[in-house]
Amino acid sequence: MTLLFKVPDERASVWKALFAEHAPDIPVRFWPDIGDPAQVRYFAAWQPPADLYERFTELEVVFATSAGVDQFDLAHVPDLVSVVRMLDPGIAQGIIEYAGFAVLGLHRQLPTYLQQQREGVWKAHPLLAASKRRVGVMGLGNLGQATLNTLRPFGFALSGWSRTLKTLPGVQCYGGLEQLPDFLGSCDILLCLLPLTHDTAGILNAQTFAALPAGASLINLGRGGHLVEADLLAALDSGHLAHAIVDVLQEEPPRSDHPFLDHPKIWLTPHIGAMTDPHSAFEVLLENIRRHQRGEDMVGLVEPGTGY
Ligand code: NDP
Ligand code: OXD
Repeated sequence: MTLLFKVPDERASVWKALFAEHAPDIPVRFWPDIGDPAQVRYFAAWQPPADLYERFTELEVVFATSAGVDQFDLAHVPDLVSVVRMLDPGIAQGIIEYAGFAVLGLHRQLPTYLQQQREGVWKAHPLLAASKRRVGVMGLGNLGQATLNTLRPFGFALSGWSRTLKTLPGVQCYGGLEQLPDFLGSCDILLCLLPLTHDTAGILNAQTFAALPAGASLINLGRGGHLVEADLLAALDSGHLAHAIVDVLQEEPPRSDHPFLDHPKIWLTPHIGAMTDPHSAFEVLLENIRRHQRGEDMVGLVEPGTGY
């Protein structure tokens, strides 16, 4: 019952030490030292190899070390293999922090003030009360809800959109594609925390931006595949959108001439919204392995067919 990790070296040593100390009964190996492929029952990685399912024929569970699982080619997972996403409290904390600074930064017009500083301009703009600033979150799962809980005390006018309609305290909820235009029309700041699936790919596009109020801003913390990058550039250049804070790109790292890198209306970060910390993720992973060994349901199991 070997657990095979495919993670960067600096993280491998941490995972190795944690398993050695707390779960020495579980044989653990680290890519590329895979041993006998037929012994591998559990596989844990951020980025899997292309031939994962062909190479490890006895695989039972794929553990993403990330919250997102779009990289696991879910359409081709063998019937007997389960895919489990990482519900690490450290990931939620990272997203809460990022979403917090991004929403507050846009609310308090920090991109404008930074630009003014570069231009040597000392000029105050009217301050809008948080209750008048409409913040909408796309994706009301683990991270979307954690973000809304963090934003609530500031008093923003909060809304959220998900596939199935939710009821959340203090949040105007919208569900499904038919309610998407109404949701978008109520967002001065739109924050994407969707999983990347067949249905959500390219959802941040010209039509979506046109449905936002003039002067709205975007935060993309989901995946680069959600965003049609050319459409964002057009919406910013036309002035319909004011600013964008972008953590994820179609191609990571971007090529050196990527237009976002020096765009005056875009703050770009290198996919650091959250980073899985083995120390906080270890307990979650071990608990799921123990559950699997006992024949119990694992936490974070990806539903076949939904893509998340
Ligand atoms: P969850 O699976 O807990 O939640 C997903 C949410 O998205 C659910 O509310 C779901 O709706 C909604 N959703 C899914 N498909 C659709 C659709 N077609 N239309 C409308 N809503 C939809 O995911 P998490 O909150 O844990 O993570 C969300 C994503 O955040 C990850 O998949 C990843 O892409 C991204 N992420 C980015 C990080 C970064 O560093 N930038 C770090 C961690 C995650 P419903 O409730 O109806 O099921
Ligand atoms: C994740 C990520 O999905 O880091 O966890 O992007």
